[in-house]
This record gives sequence, C-alpha cells and structure tokens, in this order.
Amino acid sequence: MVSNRLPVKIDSDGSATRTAGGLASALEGAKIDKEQIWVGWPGGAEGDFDDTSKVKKSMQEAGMFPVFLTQDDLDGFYEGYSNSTLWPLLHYMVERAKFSQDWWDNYKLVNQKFADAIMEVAEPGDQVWIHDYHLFLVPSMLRGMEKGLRVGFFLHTPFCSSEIFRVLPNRSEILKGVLGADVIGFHTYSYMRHFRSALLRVLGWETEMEGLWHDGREVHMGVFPIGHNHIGFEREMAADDFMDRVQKHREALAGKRMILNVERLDYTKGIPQKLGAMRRFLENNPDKRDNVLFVLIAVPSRQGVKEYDELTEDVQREVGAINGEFGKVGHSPVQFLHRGFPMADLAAFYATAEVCLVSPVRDGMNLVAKEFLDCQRPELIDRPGVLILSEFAGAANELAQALHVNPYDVDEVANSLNRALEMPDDERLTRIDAMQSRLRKQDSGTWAKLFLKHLDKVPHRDERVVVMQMKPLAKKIAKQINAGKKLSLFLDYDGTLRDFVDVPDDAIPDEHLPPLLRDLAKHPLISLAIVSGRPPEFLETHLGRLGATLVGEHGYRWLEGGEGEWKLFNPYVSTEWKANILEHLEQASLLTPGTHVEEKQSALVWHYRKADPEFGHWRARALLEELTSMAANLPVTVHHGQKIVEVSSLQVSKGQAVDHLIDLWKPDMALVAGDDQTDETMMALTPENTEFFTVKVGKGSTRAKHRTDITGLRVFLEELRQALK
Ligand code: GDG
Repeated sequence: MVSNRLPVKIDSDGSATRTAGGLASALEGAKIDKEQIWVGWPGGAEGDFDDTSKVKKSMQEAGMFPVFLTQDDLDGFYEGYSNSTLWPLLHYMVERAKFSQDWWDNYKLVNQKFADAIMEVAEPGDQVWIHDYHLFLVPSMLRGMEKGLRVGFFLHTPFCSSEIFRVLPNRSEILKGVLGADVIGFHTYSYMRHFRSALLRVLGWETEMEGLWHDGREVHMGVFPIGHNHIGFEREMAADDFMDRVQKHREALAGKRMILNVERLDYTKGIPQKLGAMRRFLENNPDKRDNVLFVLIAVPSRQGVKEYDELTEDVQREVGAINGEFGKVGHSPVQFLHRGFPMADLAAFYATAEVCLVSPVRDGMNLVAKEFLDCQRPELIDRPGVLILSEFAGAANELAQALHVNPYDVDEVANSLNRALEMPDDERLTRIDAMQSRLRKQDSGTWAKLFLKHLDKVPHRDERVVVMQMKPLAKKIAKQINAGKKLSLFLDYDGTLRDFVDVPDDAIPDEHLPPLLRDLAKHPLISLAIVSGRPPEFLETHLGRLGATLVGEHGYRWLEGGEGEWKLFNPYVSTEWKANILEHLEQASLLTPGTHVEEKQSALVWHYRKADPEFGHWRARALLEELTSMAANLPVTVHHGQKIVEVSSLQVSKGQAVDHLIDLWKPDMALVAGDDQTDETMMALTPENTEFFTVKVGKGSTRAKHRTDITGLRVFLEELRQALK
C-alpha cells in the first residue's frame, strides 16, 4: 500500500496517533489477507524527528515504511502542487488552482522519493497499490526499475472534465505518469470517461473502454466504487457502552430533530452553500425553527493554509449570523462542532440523526453518506432517517434512493430538508433498505479485494516481456538460415517499422533503420521487402537503394532490390470507379476540418489524423457506411485503418503482392509483420513449402500467430542480424 499519508501520524518522540479522512478510514476497513507493507509520509518534517532511523525501525515492525519529507517538500509537494494545484483542479475549481514551477519540481522529487522507498521494500513480483493524486508520477517511475512489479493506481478524487484538466501546465507528464500502472481505478464511470478523454485530447491517444496499449503493455482501467469501513462501525455499535452514547445524544437533543452534517472543513464540501440552504429553510418554515437542530461537524483540515483559515472564519461568522437571527433563549438552530470525534461517537451521531445532509459541491465518493445509512438501525431509533445527497458526489451514482440535490440550488436543498422531515416512515424505510443491503456488501474490504483481484489478473510480466517473446523467434530463424535455409521478410512500414506522426511525410526512418535493413537484405539467404501503402516516391527516397525490394500502394507497384524501374504487379487493374468515390470523399473532407483526400493509382484514401479525434472518428464511421453501399457493385474494397478510410481496388492487395514474391523467391521460410487491416491479407496467405511466420504489431484482432510492438519488432530484427553468421 502506498499513500501520501500513513494511517497514523508519528510524533517527534516516535508515538503514533490515527489520522482521520476518507482514505485512512476506508483503508482501515480494507484488511487484506496478504502480507502487507504500507509506505507513506509519517507526518511532520524530517527535521522534527530526533532519530529517523529509530522511527523507521519501530515502524517497520508495525508493517509501515516511512517516507520522510523535508519542510521544503511539505511546502512544495504537499501544500503546493498537491493541495493548491491538483486538488482544486480535480474538483473543477480552476480559479482556486495556483501554479508554480518550483512546486512542480518538488512534486517530481517527492514522487521519486516514494518510488525509491517502494523499490527498497518491494520484492520481485509484488503487487504495489498506489493511492491518490499526490503520487500520480510514481507508477511510471517504477517502470524504469526492473522488478516485475504489478502496479495498481486508485484515484480517490474526481477526475475532472478534460476541458478543465488541460489547464494544468504539466498535464502530459501527469497522464503519462499514471499510465505506468497496470490497473487504474476510479470511483465512477464518469471520472474514467474524463480520464480517457484527457488521454485523447491532451496526448491524442485513443483508448478502449477497458484500457489501452501503451509502451508495449496493456494498461487496464476500471470503475471500483469505494465502500466505507462497515466492519469498523459494526464493531463500535456492538460495544457495551454504545447504547449509553446513543442515550446521551437523545437526552441532549431533548426531543429536537437532528439534521446532521459531517465533513472535513474543505471548500469542496460546500459548507457556505449548505448554510445558505439552512437559512432558507429556517426562513420558509417558522413552525420548525424551534425543534430542528443542525449539527455541523467540521473536522479541521489543512490548518494554517490561508484559504482554509478564511473558510473557517466565514463559516463561524455565518453560523453566528443564523443563530443570531433564528435562535432564542435556550436554543440555537445551528451547532458548529469544529473538531474530530472518536469513531464510536460518530456512529452515535449517525444512529440518532433524523436527516443527514451531504451536500459537497464536488466529491470523489463521500463516505459519510454510506456510513450514515449503515448506522441507521430500527432497533436503536424511533424513526428511520433520510439521506439528502449532492448529485456532485460520486456516491450519488450508487445511492439512488437518497433525495438528490444540486448543492448550489439553495431553494431545492431547503425544500428537500422539509420534504425529508415530512417523509412518512414507511417511505423512509423502503429507501434505506434498498441502499443498506448494497452498501453493506460493498464495503471497503470488498472494494480492496475486487481491485487487487483485478490487479492479480494482469499478466505477471516485467517491462521487456514483449521484446523477450520475439528474441527466441529471431534465434530460431537465424539458426535455420545459418544451416542454409532461405528467408523472405515482408515488413509493413507505418505502424510497424515507424510510429505514426501527425504529418505522414514526417514519418521518415530513424537513423538506425536503413543500416539494419541493408545488413539484412545483403545476406545471400535473405530477401527483404517493405510492403507499404505509401506512394513510390516516398519509399524510394527514404528506403531505396538498400537492397530491399519496395512494394508501394498496397501492392500495386514494386521496385525490385529498391532501385531501377517501378513495375506493376497487375497491369490490368480497373480504375474507372475512382471519379465518383473521389467526389464523395472530397465533400466529406470539406465538411470535416483537418482531413484530406490522397489519390493513389489504385486507391483513394481519406485521412483524418489531424481532425478533432471524436468528430473525425464519427465522420469516418458514417463515411464507411456510405462507401460500403456505394461500392457494392464495384471492384473495390473499403476499409477503416489507422485514422484513414480507404477505398482500394479489389485487384490489388498486399497479400497478392506477397504471394507473387513468394512464388518468385521460393524461400524456405517467410515472415510477415504489420499493424493494419491491410496487412491481414498477408497474414491470410498459406504458402506451400514455406514455413510461414506472422507477426501483428500492436493491438487489435488479427490472424497472426505472434504479437509485439514497434520496439519488439526492432529488437527481433536486430537480434536476427546479430545471430546470423
Ligand atoms: C477522500 C475523497 C472519497 C469525519 N469526521 C470524523 C471522521 N470522519 C471520517 C468519516 C469518513 C471520512 O472521515 C471522510 O470521508 P469522505 O469520503 O467523506 O471525504 P474525504 O476525506 O474528502 O476523502 C472522498 C474518499 O477519499 C475515499 O475514497 O470518498 O470523495 O475526497 O470516513 O467517517 N472520523 C472520525 N471522527 C470524525 O470526527 N473518527
């Protein structure tokens, strides 16, 4: 377990006290039946401890590993980048977010301290579960260090809309940082959706619903709604003195009806808006003023930070104003309790409250809502309670039978308070029952188990596994060549030997590729062909005169040995269909900014790589449908490739070209590699008397027997070159 804070705070003398807050409280209930070490900050500044090694030793005995932070770290990483940049931004509060290069530098530094600490304690093959926005960069930092760890990351806050997220100056680094994980978890589907759209909008990376293929690995994403510490509350409520606590509350209430509010004093929790709704309720309902008591438990949080101190003062002032206006001798309608309570007391508050008002303006999940419902027991109270819940809390997704409110709409909240108080008992019970059964099953223990189970399913591999699979294949093939067998290599170019870029003409070979291809092609037992959709000019300019045969335009033309005259595989290809389709594609291009049509001899290609990704994708699908029906009686095939829609002659395919070359070269072995749908025509061949190897580069369905990524294929080719005599 890795979180910014350990679940305990260590004082300078080494003594420990438990910390409050959602993460600590949920994880306390998430006992896992595995040996566990918890890595985190022990509280305080490094300089405050008399002897850090002593603290470290005693904590290690308790299953914890402290990451000590200096005062500079606390200022830059914690108060700065984590709490003054990321926290407000992830909660949609752009105007509160502050940016500083120094904070960012320190955030990176501290994330590295955490990564180093993990590497110190983790054993090869361990599961590492990293929590929350303080540690966004740690997953990718662990990737550089080869221990075969399985890394999970869970975000406890919302993930804001990509329109907000892109405000962050370090948005790309943050996204790439978290993508180092094998599984990334969110509370709700909409947070996951926002994250996916940030990947698309910020990095231009498309994802599937369940994840993406990144850096040669699959990164899974999932929705894992956190539960509360059910066992913990159960324990408190079963204690002998619990009924005494409940009784004390009831006596103190003296028949008044309690409307309970529990939260950390944080601006995301919507306390000023809530006070506005209380005021409106008291204005509108004079008959209830004297027998309703708002209990406002606000646990101090981030004290000493200006904004939090100001918020505390504002709340105190407004509570005073409401009490001044609506109170009378012996009764103040709002009780502001600015401190934390033991869990047992909290359970007694939950059990005796008639209404719980949970009205954050943004909240990742909100556990208070779940805890309140759990602690409602018919045997303890006269009347079941009612939950009023903000639609901006993640919990609103699950707790459908709560009264949902928009916390900014003061009238709606005030009316809901009245509705809750007036609600008949049978309706209250039906609502509570429906929610209770679910949340007791889905407590924090179940949540942790489900997340870790998912992480367990991730194939156990280290970073270089993609490459490793290809190495034995290279060795096997080289061995046969060294024994006198002939090999033909058919390699696609874009997405196979070279990554995609925005402007296709910029995708020229890197410096290592031409010598590699030349070395392979000059071997007397190897014939090599680059089989591409590119036009002849590009291929000849960048890959000509290396000894490799070039096949262009998806198998329409070829240049034997990479020099001389281009020839046609089939001189009788019909192209009469082109005029009509060209007009259609050009229209689509005019209506979709960032797209263009490329005309080839035997094909037409509509490119949308530079269009708005979602709009381009939508238009491509529409186009695909239109073209398929237009092409029904034409000798063409329509296909949707990497950011292209292509209409090409049926008489031309990479498969047909490769078939032709295999006939010509008569190799003992042939290997084809490609990433695209058009490469599947090569994979589908079944050459006689030739051992045939098929390699798919990247994700997607395929007939190929092997799969790798661009780096993996490159390593394969290098390995082959090396192993040849
Ligand atoms: C973050 C996300 C997400 C409160 N007062 C006392 C006390 N608490 C405990 C509650 C509850 C926890 O603190 C508060 O949890 P929340 O979920 O409401 O909110 P955050 O602290 O903001 O937590 C949040 C959570 O992480 C988990 O993923 O739900 O959205 O912001 O458990 O019981 N505990 C004790 N005394 C108090 O006075 N003992």
